[in-house]
Amino acid sequence: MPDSNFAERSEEQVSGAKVIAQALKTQDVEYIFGIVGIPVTEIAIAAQQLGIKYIGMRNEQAACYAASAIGYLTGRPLLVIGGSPERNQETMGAFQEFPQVEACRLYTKFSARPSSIEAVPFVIEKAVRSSIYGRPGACYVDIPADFVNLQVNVNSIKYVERCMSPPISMAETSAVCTAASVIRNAKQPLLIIGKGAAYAHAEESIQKLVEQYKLPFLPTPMGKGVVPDNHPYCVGAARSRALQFADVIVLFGARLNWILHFGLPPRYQPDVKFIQVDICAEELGNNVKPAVTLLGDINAVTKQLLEELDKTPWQYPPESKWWKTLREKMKSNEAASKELASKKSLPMNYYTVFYHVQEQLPRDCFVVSEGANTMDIGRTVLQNYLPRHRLDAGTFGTMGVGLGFAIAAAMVAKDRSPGQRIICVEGDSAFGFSGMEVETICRYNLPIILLVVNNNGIYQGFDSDTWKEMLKFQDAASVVPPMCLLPNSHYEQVMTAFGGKGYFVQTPEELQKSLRQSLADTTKPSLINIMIEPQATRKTQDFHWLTRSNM
Ligand SMILES: Cc1ncc(C[n+]2csc(CCOP(=O)(O)OP(=O)(O)O)c2C)c(N)n1
Ligand SMILES: [Mg+2]
Repeated sequence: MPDSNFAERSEEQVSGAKVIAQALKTQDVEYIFGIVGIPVTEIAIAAQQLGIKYIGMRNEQAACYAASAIGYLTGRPLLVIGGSPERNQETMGAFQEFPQVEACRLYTKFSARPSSIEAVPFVIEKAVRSSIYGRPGACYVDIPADFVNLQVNVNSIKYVERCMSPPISMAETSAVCTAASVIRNAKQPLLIIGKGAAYAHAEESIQKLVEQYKLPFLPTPMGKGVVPDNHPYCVGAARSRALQFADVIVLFGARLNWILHFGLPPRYQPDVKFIQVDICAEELGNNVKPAVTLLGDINAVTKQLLEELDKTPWQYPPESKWWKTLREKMKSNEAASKELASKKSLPMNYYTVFYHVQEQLPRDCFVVSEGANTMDIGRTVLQNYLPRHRLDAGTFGTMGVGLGFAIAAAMVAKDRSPGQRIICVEGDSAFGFSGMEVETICRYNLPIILLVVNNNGIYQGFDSDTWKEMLKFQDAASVVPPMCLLPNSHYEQVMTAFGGKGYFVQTPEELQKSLRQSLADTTKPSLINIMIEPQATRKTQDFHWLTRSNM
């Protein structure tokens, strides 16, 4: 009997699609975002049969944005899987033939095509491991079309075990000592909390550092929430002042790129001492020579710093001139925003809109955002209280990410903390990039509330009267300013088209009411189209960021 059993097992065949799905499952892949076509459909079905959730998107770009957000939120990979022609048609001009592996090499940490179906589990394990070890990043695996329907003997396939979580690396002890002494001797210290700190789950240790030593901190856009925005030591409202006059800055997983003005004067003191805490060696020393570099896992390194600082009783004096300067600046900036927010004139301005949204924002919600003014002003008003609960267009400023990010956050929320809501704040232009994903949101009935802040354009637009006047003269393509979009577009109808709730609002009262209703209705997604003054702008900046223009 045992012999015949063995014979039966050894003859059992399995499809390539199932092997691919099982290899993904073994690596703990929980979600696949994609669009199917022949022959990829079989992989998606096989994945679903193994309990992997498959979310069909309307555009691959949005699918990639969603998958990247899953990587950030769960710490597991962003793996891009693409199809390529059958191996025996390669070089013949096969359907969708293209050098994908080579093309992806520039943009990924690892890009490969398995040489056989037997090699698939090995390549997938390596891709997953590469994507999460060191600084995380996307990896690409190319699957020739003929692999999918290939039948192979089950015994010929060996699945590689789930790759281990990344090993935790610590900084050099001597560097930790130096860093602690630089911090202790700082006259005007500042901590900058970046996305790397959020990714490293360093919230507890960083909050302890902030509170124990009474240090002012500033979050980067996606570092918001690692320590709550309403924490008394958050100096977000005095960002420019804090950057300009700090003499010691500790960077926790924050890069000195354009978002932080490259760490250079006039935004910083020429002799400011940077202490860089980062997982990525290649990041250390970019643009500025740091006083100390702490290479390692941000959470582990922060704990090392805490331990070192703990050796000598010390705290940064809360009555220092630095704290006083920062508090005064925060007060005056907050007053200026409040004044703009309290303006009763219609159409509303950005600050009024965000002020009313902030009032109703659930404490544990995810805030997703994209746009120019919409995202930049929204970031200053909308508060984050929890780590990894803000997703925005980030360093690349890529428009179109919002709906994919919101869909990913909604999947994670549904599975891990039901009841949690996703507030997705979109500029009207930004919304257009992936607008058809509203159908995806409705298809899976995701707990998302979309807010479209509508100024009829990119940065600014025209009202409908000016629009009509303009079109009297010439052909639209010759006269319509490049930033203008159609005035008063009813974006809420995109949502109602698929069965969700849509609101068109023009006043603070309408905004309050529609948001209250949207939050109360847990059965359907909604979209609130908020009309604002087409020429509304942000308040004047001490330093231009990307807001500089000759127009
Ligand atoms: C993929 C991509 N294309 C184009 C741009 C250029 N861009 C920057 S912001 C923006 C849209 C800003 O308008 P909107 O979303 O309406 O926000 P607003 O500033 O009007 O509030 C565009 C198109 C970009 N950042 N990314
Ligand atoms: Mg706009």
